[in-house]
Amino acid sequence: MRYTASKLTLIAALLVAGGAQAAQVIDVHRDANCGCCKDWITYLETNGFEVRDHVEQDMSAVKQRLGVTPRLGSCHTGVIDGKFIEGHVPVAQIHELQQRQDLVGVAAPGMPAGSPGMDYGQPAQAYQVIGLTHAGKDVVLADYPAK
Ligand SMILES: [Cu+2]
Repeated sequence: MRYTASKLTLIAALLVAGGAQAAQVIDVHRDANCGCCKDWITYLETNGFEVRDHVEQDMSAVKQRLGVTPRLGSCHTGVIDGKFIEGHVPVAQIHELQQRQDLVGVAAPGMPAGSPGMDYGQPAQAYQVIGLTHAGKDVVLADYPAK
């Protein structure tokens, strides 16, 4: 068998990515009747995350406990490495959250149409993914649709 160098690099990259993702667990807290929350969970699993699903009675108490400020609020709240993931956050910003020590969490406020798990065929809304710093400041991590 002969492999080109670029093919081997690609295979190595896939192995590394797969290995890294296999170990990633996200705890998702959600309301029992939230359909889009389940769709976001499916999106996470499709992208290689392991999800622990927690059905909650009182999501506002959960958000308060996890440090989600009300202005960043959405439906479900995920937790990875002790940091929150509020709402329909794309995988790219979850990875960014994991790499940034200055952030306590990341959010896609509201429930923007066209975000992951919010694909119901409506026109996509513009939305931002916001990081929350330890100092309580919002920082914009991404603008969707990507410009
Ligand atoms: Cu939702």
